[in-house]
Amino acid sequence: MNTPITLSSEIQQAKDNQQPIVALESTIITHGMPYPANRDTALEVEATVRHHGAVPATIAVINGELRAGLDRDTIDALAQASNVMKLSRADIAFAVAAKRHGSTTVAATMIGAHLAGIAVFATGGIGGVHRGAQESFDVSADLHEFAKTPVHVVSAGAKAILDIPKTLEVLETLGVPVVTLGQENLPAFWSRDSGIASPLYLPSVQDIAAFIRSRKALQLSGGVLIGNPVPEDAEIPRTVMDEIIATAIAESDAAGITGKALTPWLLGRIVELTDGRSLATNQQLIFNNAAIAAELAVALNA
Ligand code: PSU
Ligand code: MN
Repeated sequence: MNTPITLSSEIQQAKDNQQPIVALESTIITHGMPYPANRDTALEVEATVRHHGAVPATIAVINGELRAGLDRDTIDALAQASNVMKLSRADIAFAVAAKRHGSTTVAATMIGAHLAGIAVFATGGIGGVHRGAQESFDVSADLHEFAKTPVHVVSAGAKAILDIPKTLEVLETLGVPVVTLGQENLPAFWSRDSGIASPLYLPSVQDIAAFIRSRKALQLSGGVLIGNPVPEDAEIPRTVMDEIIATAIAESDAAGITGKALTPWLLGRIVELTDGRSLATNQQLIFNNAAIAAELAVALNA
C-alpha cells in the first residue's frame, strides 16, 4: 500500500517547513455552484488563505488518487466535469479503488486533511439534520465525522436549509463542540443570525486556538465546529431567506429529490429564487471563513 494521500510539492514543502496550512473542500466546486463561479470561487478562496498567511490545500480524488493541493488546471477541470462523485466517509475508498474522480464533502475533506496532517479546514456550511428528518432519516455524515476526526472546521454554521435545532442536538449527543466567533447566536449561512444561541461563544481567534489546545491537553478526540457569521454587507436577512428556503424545500418535496442530490438541488434552486444573490453571499461567506481559518492555523502554529 502506497501513502494514502498525495501531497502537492507546495504542500509537502509547507509541511517540511512547518508552515500553517488550511484544507479546503471540493464538493462546493462540483456540487455547490455553477461554472465558472465555482472555479473562480475556488481560486479566490485559495488566494484568501494565502493573503492571511497560510497555504491552501484543496482536497479531491482525481483518477482514484486522493490528493491535497490542486493546481489551477485541475481545479478548472474539476469545476467543469460532470462525472464527479460527491464523496463522504461511506464512498471515498470506493472512488479510490474504482479510479474515479470524486469531490470531497466536509466529512471526506476532514478524512483527507487528517491523513495529510492538516488540522484546520474552511468550508461554506456543513451538512446536518434535514428538515423532516423524522420521516427521511436524512442526517449528514458530516456530523459523525466531527466526533471522530480531529480537524477544526470554520463554517458559516450549518446550511440554513437544514433543521438547525436538531443539528445542534445531534452534535451535542456526539460530543462535538460548536463555538461561534464574535457573537452569541449561531449564524445561519446566508444570514448572520439564526436566532438560536450558539452552545459556545468566543470573542477572538486566539481564544479558539486556546480552546483547541485545551481539548488536546484533555485528550478529547474529534474536531470543533467553528461558526463564523457572513460579513454584514454580504448577508441576506433571515426574514428574507426563510420564505425562499420554505419555497425551495416544498418544491424539492414535490419533485421527490432525496439523498445526496438534495443539498445541491436546494442550493441551485435558491440561487434561482434569489436571482443570484444567494450565490454572491455564498462566495463572500466562504472567503470570510478562509480568512479566519488561515488566522486560526497561524495561531495554532505559534
Ligand atoms: N458548503 C457550501 N456549499 C456546499 C457544501 C458546503 O457552501 O455545497 C457541501 C459540503 O461539502 C457539505 C455538503 O459536506 O454540502 C453536505 O451534503 P449533504 O447534506 O448531502 O451531507
Ligand atoms: Mn444527506
